Amino acid sequence: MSFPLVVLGNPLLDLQTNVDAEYLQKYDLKSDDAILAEEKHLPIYEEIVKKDDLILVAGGAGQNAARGAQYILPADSVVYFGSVGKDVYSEKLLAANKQYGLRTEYQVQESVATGKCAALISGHHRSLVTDLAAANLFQASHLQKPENWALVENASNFYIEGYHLTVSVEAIQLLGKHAAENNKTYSLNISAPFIAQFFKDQLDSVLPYVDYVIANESEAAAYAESHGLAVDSKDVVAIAKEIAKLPKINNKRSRTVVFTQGVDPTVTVTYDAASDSFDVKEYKVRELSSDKITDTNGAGDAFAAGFIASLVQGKSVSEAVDVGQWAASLSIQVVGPSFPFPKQTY
Ligand code: 26A
Repeated sequence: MSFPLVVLGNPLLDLQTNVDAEYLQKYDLKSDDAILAEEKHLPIYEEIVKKDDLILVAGGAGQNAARGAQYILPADSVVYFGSVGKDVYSEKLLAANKQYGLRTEYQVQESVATGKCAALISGHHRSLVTDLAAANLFQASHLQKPENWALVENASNFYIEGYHLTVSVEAIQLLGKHAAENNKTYSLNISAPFIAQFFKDQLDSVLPYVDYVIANESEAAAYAESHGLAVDSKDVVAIAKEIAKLPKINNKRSRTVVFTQGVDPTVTVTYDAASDSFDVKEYKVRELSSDKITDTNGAGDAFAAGFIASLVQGKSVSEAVDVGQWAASLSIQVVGPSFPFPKQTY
């Protein structure tokens, strides 16, 4: 069977709950951020499981985007790779993926638990604290198993969660090389500011493979700062130009950088090496009244889902942005990084 889109990421179960500013402060957390849990954050997981409003919902940035892309595309379009434990958590993730028709090829760890993410909601913000556990043990060799590599070879598009740069740069490079050598589309989401800050070298090592860089405004700013760019860290167009122009391995495709900015316009910058020129565009976000927003957990993944599903369909960048914005507006109206059923169509 041939699935056009392959997605790689960290499969996580989201433990989602509402918190107040005081709770975030107690653990030194920002209201809109995503981090890896440190020792001092571990009590959070014990505390939130006792809360009445706690919900368990399938998460993991790339997995959310993979489910979302499969939601949009025809049956049997998307395959997802990641590493989980052999437990009820991974059973829950598999069940969610099955509901969307997402083909899942987990590497299963015998004695390490499935990863989890405390999704701490305050108003329209979300603070994500992740314990990767089994997700951290993904190996490139899983992709190289003949049955999995056949899925890779049959695919024409790849989407990589930037968070996975903390896990297996080797796996990301393996897919990047394959995509570049075969002129397939290769997209990467920077995922979080800490990736641009603390996993700078890992990020820089894979960017030459990337055709579509997707990120939000805070990741753009973190990139500008960690790379010492001589630009205002709020000037997303200037930052996008720098990234778009970076060296590229597959010269048959130009690089496009897509920056979302919450309710502010989405910006795309494409660099054409032949003419040494940039194509800069801005797209207004679909307006959604505040009372329609359930939570923003997964909004960025939903945007990516719509964007990459559109690439699979051969749509233009501007159409892909619109589908991304549509998908994000759907996802923020339901609980967690999910989509509404019965299915809505674009
Ligand atoms: C390595 N880290 C920190 C992570 C994540 C993550 N997915 C993969 N790796 N931290 C948070 N997430 C996921 O992001 C989604 C929202 O965009 C959460 O599981 C949540 O579903």
